[in-house]
Amino acid sequence: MPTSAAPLDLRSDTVTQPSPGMRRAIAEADVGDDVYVEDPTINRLQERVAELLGKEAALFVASGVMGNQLCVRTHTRPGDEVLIHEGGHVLNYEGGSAAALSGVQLHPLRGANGQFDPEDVRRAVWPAQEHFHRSRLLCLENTHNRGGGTVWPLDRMAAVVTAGRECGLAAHLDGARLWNAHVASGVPLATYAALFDSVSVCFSKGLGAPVGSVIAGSADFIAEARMHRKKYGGAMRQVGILGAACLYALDHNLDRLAEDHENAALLGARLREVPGLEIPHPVESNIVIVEVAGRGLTAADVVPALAAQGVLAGAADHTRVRFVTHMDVTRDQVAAAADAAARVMGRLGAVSTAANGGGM
Ligand code: TLP
Repeated sequence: MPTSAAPLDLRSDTVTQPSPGMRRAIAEADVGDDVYVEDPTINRLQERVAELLGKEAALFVASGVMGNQLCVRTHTRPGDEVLIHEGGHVLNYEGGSAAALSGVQLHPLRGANGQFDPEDVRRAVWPAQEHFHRSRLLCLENTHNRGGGTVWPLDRMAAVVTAGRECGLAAHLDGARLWNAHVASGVPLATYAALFDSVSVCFSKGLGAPVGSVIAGSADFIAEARMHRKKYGGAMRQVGILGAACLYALDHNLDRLAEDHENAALLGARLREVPGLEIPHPVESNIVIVEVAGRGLTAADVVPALAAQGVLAGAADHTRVRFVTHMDVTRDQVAAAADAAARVMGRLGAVSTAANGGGM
């Protein structure tokens, strides 16, 4: 890739620019004061998402973090415990806000690709006894970000949530990329959502809107979450200018996520050819995580070297690099970035004996 050209930004699907059509929709939005529940565009968006997810009600919120945290706050009391995969976004990337804002303890569960089994849930739930926390909420994520964008199989997800319910747990789904899971698997959004008491979805990831998430659940749940949203400073006024972008995204950018998934598969296949690199999770949506330890490298070695060649990626952890495809990168650009990344990583470091004999 020519280094003089603008870099190809594969750090996240959050980096997209609002398209001209989306900007027009923003400019032309009908708006009103949403604290008076009088913003017609936001009302339309909330109704539409509630219907898509098969829930009674929905609420527009500023971000994915705010959506998840309002749901955690609404489900729990201080001192409660939330069961979540050890790689979950709520546990790793939300600034400790579950502890800070809801006073809850997060109980990490292990398993490949951001998933685990019903037995893991049963084992993690504390008996109702004065020594223990009240196990209250199960939080799943689909697609799973740190799990490499992997998609929960519906039957496994249903079995895990059922085990939680048998132990008295409510269930929340971090569906920041539920759109990707739906497009990748063909499972209707409402079928996933039916398993959960609350669901958060984001418009600012693969759908390409500049801002916006929505949470959905029962009318009572959403009414209470609305009270918490106010306390968190998240009640906004003529916010239909943002809602219009989200409605536009639903109309224009949902089906095309399949292209991002194809491009990620192409990138994963190319990087898999480089000796010593490992793709630890199946590439099922728009995320590719690459383990570079087999070449004796860390993410801190690789990310700047890639940037110098015009490819922006992110560190997923000490030895893992994350690439995310999105609507602002074409197949040809991803192919060129894949070649450049393969070249850069193939030049850096060396294949260690352990990796050679590792049988991967
Ligand atoms: N994820 C971001 C970073 O925070 C890591 C990204 O680049 O992927 N749930 C999931 C599963 C997410 O991936 C994200 C964003 C969120 C929630 C939070 O969304 P925002 O950033 O809108 O608060």
